[in-house]
Amino acid sequence: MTQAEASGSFGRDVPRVLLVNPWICDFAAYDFWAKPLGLLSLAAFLKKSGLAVSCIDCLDRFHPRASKTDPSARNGRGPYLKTPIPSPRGLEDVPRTYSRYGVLPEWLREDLLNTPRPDLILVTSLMTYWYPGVAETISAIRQIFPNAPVVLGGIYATLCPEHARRTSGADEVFTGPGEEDIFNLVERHTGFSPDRSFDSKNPDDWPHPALELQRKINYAPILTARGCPFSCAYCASRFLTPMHIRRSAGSVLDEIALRHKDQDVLDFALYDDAFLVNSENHAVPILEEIIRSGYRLRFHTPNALHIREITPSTAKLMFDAGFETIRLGLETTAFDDRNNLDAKVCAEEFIRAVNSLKAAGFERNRIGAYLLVGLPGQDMDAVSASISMVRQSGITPIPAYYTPIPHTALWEKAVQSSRYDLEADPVFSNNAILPCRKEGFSWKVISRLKSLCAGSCDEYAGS
Ligand code: B12
Repeated sequence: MTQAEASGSFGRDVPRVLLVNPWICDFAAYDFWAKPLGLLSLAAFLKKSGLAVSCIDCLDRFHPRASKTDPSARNGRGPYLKTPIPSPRGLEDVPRTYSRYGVLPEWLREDLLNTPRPDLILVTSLMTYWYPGVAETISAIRQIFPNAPVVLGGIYATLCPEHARRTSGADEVFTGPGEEDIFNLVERHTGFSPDRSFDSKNPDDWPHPALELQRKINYAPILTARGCPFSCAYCASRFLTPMHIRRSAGSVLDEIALRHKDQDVLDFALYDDAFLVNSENHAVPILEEIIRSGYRLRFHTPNALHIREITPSTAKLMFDAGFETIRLGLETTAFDDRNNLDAKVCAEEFIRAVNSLKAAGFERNRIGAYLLVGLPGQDMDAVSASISMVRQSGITPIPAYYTPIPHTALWEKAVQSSRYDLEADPVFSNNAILPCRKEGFSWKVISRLKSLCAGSCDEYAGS
């Protein structure tokens, strides 16, 4: 069975488009609010334009052939099925098990065989170092549909297009946001000109992401804006989405209402890079609308909030709107020495934010601060100092292991400081191996961090 869903007009003469979220290959992966939002956004465009759309999610945790019990699931999150596979070349010495996360290859094969023959296949991608899973997925698709054109897009494709062209097996590698070009792409590959009855430049006019293509909607990802006005040295947001485009509060609430009333969603994961920036004109009206709606929902901010923007009033609004998990993009408490990283926050702003959140009613275990670990040249003592300072402030430190990313300001330094040839192969950028540590990966370092955080480090998220 596939997660297929017909569009309104499933006529024989409209092209069929198959969208695929590929496997992850990594040393660790967990569904910490991870949905293929980019793919589902494009699926909504295609559905609205009358194309026949189906979707296969290789990371589907609710596949009918998977075990029904999911004891560790929390608020809809949970572990992926995993299959150990050999480590990639060059990483054989890492003392961790490398796995393919997601459905078994034979289940994917059956799902593909049960899918009506597509005229075009769109595959997405996320982390650069997950590309082996992308290539394997495309190869599995090719075995069943050797003649359908396969287009690869998404974050890996955008950050490493040349590598993707060489190794992914796709017919075309597409870079950047897809909304403006998706119809040209369909026309180019199928000869069919889709109905363009909405404005692809205006996010308020966009259809809501086609989450209904997922087998089970355990939580909903939501984006109230695209992009970020900052250019932090470790982050690729500005490169991936050069524009900072915001949706209106009305459009955001319309999506929340749809998810809650029609799809029974209670948990929302905010994917924004800059939700609180310019909050008077953006977050505040959205939060007020949520409060006015009277819905009792839970919002989570795994992608972190900008600390500087948290005031007593925004904290209170978030609390009243049902924000459940607060994650702060702190990165380090070496406030006087962070100019080469970002200009996001100073010590006073951090203390003010923490006090505001606590005064609003958030308890310690609901407020976590991400701290970057494994930056080029970073001393572990600096990380320990940051952890103690966060603990002293009365909130929870959460290590975020650094991933070097091409097209960011820190990339060159990362390349110089890494024990791997980062430019030769994106697989070496995996944050699970601490690629910028000269001394190599060590469980001792990870255990020490865990003990300093005292049980609070169960997360693998936060960019
Ligand atoms: C939301 C998010 C998360 C979520 C999960 C997302 C998920 N689905 O798994 C959370 C918060 C859990 C998360 C965690 C992490 N993240 Co993150 N995350 C993001 C973020 C902010 C947005 C991604 C997103 O959904 N965008 C919205 C959708 C609509 O956009 P999109 O996917 O790009 O799709 C568009 C286009 O790419 C294109 N497109 C996509 N697919 C296709 C296919 C075709 C055929 C076509 C034509 C077009 C196309 O069209 C779409 C619509 O415009 C990005 C930064 C960014 N601004 O992109 C970082 C980012 C992807 N994360 C990053 C990192 C580092 C991490 C962490 C490792 C952080 C850490 N140190 O712990 C963890 C790892 C998580 C894990 N599972 O292992 C890095 C990537 C690093 C890398 N090497 O690739 C990014 C780029 C941020 C950064 N630092 O620069 N993340």
